Amino acid sequence: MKAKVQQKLELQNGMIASDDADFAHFLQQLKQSSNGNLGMLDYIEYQKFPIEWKNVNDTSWLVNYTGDWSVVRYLADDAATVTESNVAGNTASFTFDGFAVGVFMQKGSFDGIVDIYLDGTKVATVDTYNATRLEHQLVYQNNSIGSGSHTVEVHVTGTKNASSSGYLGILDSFEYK
Ligand SMILES: [Ca+2]
Repeated sequence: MKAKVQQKLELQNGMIASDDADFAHFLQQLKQSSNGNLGMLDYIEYQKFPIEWKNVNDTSWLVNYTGDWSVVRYLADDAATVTESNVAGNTASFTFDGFAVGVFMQKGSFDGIVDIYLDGTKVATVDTYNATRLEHQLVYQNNSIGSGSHTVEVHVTGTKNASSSGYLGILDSFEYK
């Protein structure tokens, strides 16, 4: 979630005053970077992004799936669900406003290799095979993608580790801030 905030600049004896601590801090930085010359500005509109990680579960309506996926319950995963597919080309995508994102998946003995895309570009290939099941594994995280609207996608590839018995991509949740 983001909030657009419009604040009137108040200059009191050369000092910047605001009830909003984040906005006051932002203005102080702006003032320093402009050598204190803020006289030409009247209003500033800026966006506040969440500082804490926000979690979006695999079953959220914010997650869009292509192809057939199945919801499966595992108590140890986020919200006790995962959504899985083993069909090459199937995707799970999530669009958010923020500057950082993470992808949580389950690993296990039937799990395959997935690709992670960010804003349409492949940014990671993840082998989700593990001899024993591991819930809620952070398989991708990027903390410096620049503020704005972004889309992260998980692509089932139909490929796998030689040791794996299957091709599943098992999505647990996304996080963003
Ligand atoms: Ca989940």
